[in-house]
Amino acid sequence: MCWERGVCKNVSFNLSWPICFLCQQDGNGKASRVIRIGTRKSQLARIQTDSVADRLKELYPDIHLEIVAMSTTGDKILDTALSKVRVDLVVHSLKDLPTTLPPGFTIGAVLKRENPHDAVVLHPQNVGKTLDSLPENSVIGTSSLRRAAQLKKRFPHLKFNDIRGNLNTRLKKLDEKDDFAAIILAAAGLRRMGWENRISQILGPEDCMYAVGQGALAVEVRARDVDILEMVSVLHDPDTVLRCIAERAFLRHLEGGCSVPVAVHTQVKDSQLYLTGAVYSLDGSDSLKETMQTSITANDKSSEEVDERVQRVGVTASKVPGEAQDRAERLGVDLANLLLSKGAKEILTVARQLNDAR
Ligand code: DPM
Repeated sequence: MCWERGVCKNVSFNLSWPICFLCQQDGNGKASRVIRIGTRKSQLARIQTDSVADRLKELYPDIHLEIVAMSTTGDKILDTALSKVRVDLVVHSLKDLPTTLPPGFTIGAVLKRENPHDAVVLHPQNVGKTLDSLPENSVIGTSSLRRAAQLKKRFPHLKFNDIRGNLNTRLKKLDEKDDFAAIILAAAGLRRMGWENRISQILGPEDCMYAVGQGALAVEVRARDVDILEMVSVLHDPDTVLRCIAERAFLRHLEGGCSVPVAVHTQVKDSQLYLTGAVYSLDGSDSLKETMQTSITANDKSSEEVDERVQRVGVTASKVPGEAQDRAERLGVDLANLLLSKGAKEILTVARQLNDAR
């Protein structure tokens, strides 16, 4: 029973009296509405979805959540999940979401980022080694152009080959065959899978900068679904939102897309947002890297609550000061312009052509 004096105790707001839109209870405690969360079928997707469902359950104990597994793959999940399967929200790894979402959809929450760095997972017979100490011509598995470009330059004694499939498949390919001496995966995904013990080395920014949005979960909703948007908005982590808006603005302005050798590093410190961004040729021999910063203190009190309909690089964050979000976005665009003025477009065009021709 969630009603008291006409206000639902489960939520801090009251949008659709006399029935609470979230727990759908009227004054007599009759409940009906179910919130449907779509998930892909991979173990990582399910774990990520469950963690968001658990957070929502804690925040809104009386809501009824239903998790719907979908066999949609790749980009198709973006619009089909929400429109055809009729779920209310979908949990994604932010780094898999394009910087422009299909019309009608938005990212209603970006959760606190975990370790955004990449990690080395060694073949069991190489335990104790590092990328540095692996023998000449050892084969490292990754299909990320970003990882391969940076690591080829940094560790010229190593070879890089594609490895595909979900995390379970990749770990199996590593352990049960002798094709790879090691593979590179995001530390965040490994931790979520409970495989932290397989991490032999975390790659710092001097070895390998991370992908835009890496390590953060995103909740995709219908942009016009204000009730759901309001509900998930409490999951936003303000620092993560600002970092990811800057990173996504950088990538979008470079016209990067998800499969180009572009890497970032961001930090929030003393109300400053720092963004380092880089582009690489496929073998890493050619690269451009710059850092810029901006203040993210909001001076204007009136900007504290921002218009719910405003989307920045696909993100709606009405509880994060609008001015700080604008500055973060501008930082990304400015850094992209700086790199473009130094020849980033040419590096990325060549990388894209060579990769398409492979
Ligand atoms: C994207 C890339 C990869 C994923 C490209 C990149 C890695 C592909 C590969 C855009 N999405 O990182 O340069 O290694 O062949 C992906 C993972 C996660 C989300 C797995 C991983 C989990 C971590 C997270 C695949 N997407 O990168 O190891 O939430 O950031």
